[in-house]
Amino acid sequence: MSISFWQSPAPAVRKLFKMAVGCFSFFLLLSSCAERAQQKTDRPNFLVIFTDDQTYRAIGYNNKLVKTPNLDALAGQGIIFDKAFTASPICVASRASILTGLYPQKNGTVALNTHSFIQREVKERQYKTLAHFLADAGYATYFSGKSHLGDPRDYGFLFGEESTDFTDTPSFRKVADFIKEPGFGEKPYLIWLAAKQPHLPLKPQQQWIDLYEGVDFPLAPNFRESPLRESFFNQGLPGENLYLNSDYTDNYKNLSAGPPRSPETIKEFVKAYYATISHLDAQVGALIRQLRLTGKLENTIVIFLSDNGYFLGNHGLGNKITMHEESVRVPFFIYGDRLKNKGTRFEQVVSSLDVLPTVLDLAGIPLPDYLHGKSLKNVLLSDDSSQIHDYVVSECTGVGGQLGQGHRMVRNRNWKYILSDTNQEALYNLEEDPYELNNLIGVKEYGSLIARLKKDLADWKSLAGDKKEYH
Ligand SMILES: [Ca+2]
Repeated sequence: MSISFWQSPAPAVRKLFKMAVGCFSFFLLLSSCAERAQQKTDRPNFLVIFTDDQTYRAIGYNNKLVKTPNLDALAGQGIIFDKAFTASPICVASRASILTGLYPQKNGTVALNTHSFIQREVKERQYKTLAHFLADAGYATYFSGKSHLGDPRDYGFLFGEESTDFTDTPSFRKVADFIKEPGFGEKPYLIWLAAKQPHLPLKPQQQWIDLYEGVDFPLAPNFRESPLRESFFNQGLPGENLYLNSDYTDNYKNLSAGPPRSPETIKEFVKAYYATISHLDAQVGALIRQLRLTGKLENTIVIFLSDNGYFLGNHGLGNKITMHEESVRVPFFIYGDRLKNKGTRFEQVVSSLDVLPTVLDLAGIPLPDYLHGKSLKNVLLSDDSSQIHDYVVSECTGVGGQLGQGHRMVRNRNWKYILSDTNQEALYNLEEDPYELNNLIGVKEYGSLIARLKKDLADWKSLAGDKKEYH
């Protein structure tokens, strides 16, 4: 018959053993707590600066005429994603897609349908938002600025509120106050600062206009006074252009509505637009300096991007919505003390849908398998500069009131294929034709390329649930 140790007749030995086990368990507990604390303090903070209607050429590092020294300095110490495309070039659909990590027709919020977002993501909790994921993981999630999706506290932000001032002054002030609060930084944080600038109406203060006095802005090679009538220049229903116009600069100059817009009119508009961006740049600079003084910037990943681009008379258009570069391509960079490859440009295409998986990945949160974007973590934290996507897609559908109605494009490093709801098509070679002046769709030698891009778009249709019938 075997006798277990606990049946040992020597109580002193048993007591000693119990003490040893107790000490060991306590040591394990301490180690585990220390490890968890270490993991927690290691989790990065996030500051997302999300601008409104800022086209990719309207930032200093892409265009020396634009005065953005603070953003240029941050981007220069970070990684610039040079070919970044919004999932949808319109405010509400873009915001909903970034926050859910899904293309608009998949998450159901297209065009300007705020009601759909509130129904699906607030009431029905169809998909968790980026803010939900981080809040559930113990982050302090803070929102300030333009929501356009209802009350941000209803979709995962624990603190903050919407501000609708077009100068963004209250939005930045509220973030500054949040940073000053006792206990700030005890938990990791996500600050989502959704600026309204440079969205119309433009209200540049004189000091920012003064920066551009005497500058003769060159007209873009694709400037026109009025748009062409092809379907993929439509910004609403087939055959209907909206092209929001420059009379929205109500606080600056009473510029005449358009189109047609004269070169003089568009130059004045460009001045007001850039001046507004310079104001935003100064606000960002002040915020970064404040964070640096708290000592929290070192462990903060700063993500800067715009929800969509904007036409500055390019192709005769204002507004956005179409699939042209000015509309779908956005400034996007990521800054952080821990990043590798600082000061470089990543030349492969990326999507605004990559923001959510990148943030989750950096925060150590498992990625759900339904996401449409991909994590950029390897690009940020290693020397890996390999391709993330074979192609990205953008869609602007539902503007005319029906799902599927509108435009979609597939974009790879050099090529773009556009399909409109009236089955008009365009093919552009962006390397040789960055202003998209030469539609190659009918050129025979590109037949196999077009077939491949159409196949990519058809694959995306299956993935994202595009309601359009392809022919
Ligand atoms: Ca916008």
